[in-house]
Amino acid sequence: MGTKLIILLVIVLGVIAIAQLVRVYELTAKHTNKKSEEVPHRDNIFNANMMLFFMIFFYAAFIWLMVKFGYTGLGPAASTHGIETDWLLNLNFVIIIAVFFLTNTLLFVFAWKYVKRPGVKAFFYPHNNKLEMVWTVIPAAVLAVIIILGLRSWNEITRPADEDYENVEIYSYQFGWTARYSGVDNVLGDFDYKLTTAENQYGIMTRANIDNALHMMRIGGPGEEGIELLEARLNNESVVMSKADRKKLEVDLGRKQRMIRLLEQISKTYNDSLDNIANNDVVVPDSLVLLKGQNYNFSFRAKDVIHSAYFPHFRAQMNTVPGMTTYFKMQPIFTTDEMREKMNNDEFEYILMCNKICGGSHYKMKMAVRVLGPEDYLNWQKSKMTYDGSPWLNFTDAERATKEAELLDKYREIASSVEG
Ligand SMILES: [Cu+2]
Repeated sequence: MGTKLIILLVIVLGVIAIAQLVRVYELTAKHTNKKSEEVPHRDNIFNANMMLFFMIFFYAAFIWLMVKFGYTGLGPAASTHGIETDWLLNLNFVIIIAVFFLTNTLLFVFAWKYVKRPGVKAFFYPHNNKLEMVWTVIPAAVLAVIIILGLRSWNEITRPADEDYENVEIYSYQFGWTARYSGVDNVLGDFDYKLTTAENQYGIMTRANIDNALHMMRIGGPGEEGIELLEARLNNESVVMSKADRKKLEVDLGRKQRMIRLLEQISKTYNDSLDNIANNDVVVPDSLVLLKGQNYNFSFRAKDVIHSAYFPHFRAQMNTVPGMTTYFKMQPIFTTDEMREKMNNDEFEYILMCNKICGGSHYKMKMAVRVLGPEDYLNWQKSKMTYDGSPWLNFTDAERATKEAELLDKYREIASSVEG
C-alpha cells in the first residue's frame, strides 16, 4: 500500500516537473524570438546520429541475446515428428530474423540519412500501387507457405493412427501422470468418470468396477457415505441438526441418487465380454517406458483441470482436457542410452512434464520417460502385470521361449527402422 502511494506520488510530481520544464522552454523561445516548432539544425543532426547509434546497439544486443540464450540445451530432436517440427521452427526463425534486420535497417538508416536539412523540402510521395502490391502479396505468400507447411505437419501428427501404432493412454491429474498400455490386444479398455472410486482411480470400465461404484453410492465405503446411511441420518428425529448441516446432507443425497440412476444405466447396457479389453491393459503409474522406433498413438485424459503433456526432447505437446480425449502420434528414435551419448551426459533422462499452470504443485508434475532398445524393453515388459493381475506376456512354459524370441525379432525390426 505504502509503496503504491509513493510510486503514484513520483509519477504525479514527474508530470508536474515536465510541464514546468516545457513552460520554461517556451518562455526562453519567446524571449529569443524563435518559433516553438522550429528545431535547431544541430538538434536534428544529433537525433539522426542517435538513430544510427540506437540501431547498432539494438542489433548488438539482439545478437548477444541469441548467442547467450538461444541454445535450448534440449539436444537433437528425439522423435520423427520432432525433426520436422525443428525444421519448421528454424525456417520460421530464418524468415523472421531476415525480415527483422531488413525492416529495422530501413527504419533507422532512413531516419538518419534523410535528416531535415535547411532549405531542403521533403518530396511529396503519397501513393504507389506497385509498392502496395509488393508489400501485401509477398508477406501473404510467405505466410501462406508457413501456414500450409505447419498445417501439414499438424495433421500428420494428429490424424487417426494406423494399425501398427501402439495405443497408450496418458492420464493426468493434480499433480502427476499415469500411463496405461493397451496390452496384447492393442485396445484400451473403456472408461467413465462416474466409475472413479478409491480403488478405481482411472475410472476404468469393467463389470466389477461398475458394481463397486454402485455399491459405494448405495452402501458407502472408505471416506464415502452411501445413500442408505444418509437417508437414515436425515430421518432420525432424535438427532438435532442445524439447518445448514441438513441442507448439506440433502444436497449430497440428491447427487448420489442421480449418480445411482446414471450408474444403473451403465450397468444395464454394459456388455460383460468387454471386461477382457480392460483387464489386459497395463497400468504403469510411475514412468513411461517406450520402445525405440515403435509408433505410438497417445491418447490423453485429465481428471480435474486442463493440463498439458509436454515432451521437450520429442518436441511434442498436447493439452489434456477434462471430459475429452486428445491424441497425438509419436515415434521415439533414440534410446535413453543413445541420447546420453549424444548429449554427453550420463545422467540424461527423457521427461514428460505439465506445461499448463494447473495448481500449487504444478512445477513438480512430471514423469520419467525411458526409451529402451529391444532386449531391455522385452525384459521390462516381462516384469509388468496387467490390470487384472496376470503377467503382461502371459505365455505357457512350453511356448514361452519361441514367443519371446518372436517378439524380440519384431522389436529388433522396429528399432532398426529408425537406425541411421
Ligand atoms: Cu498439470
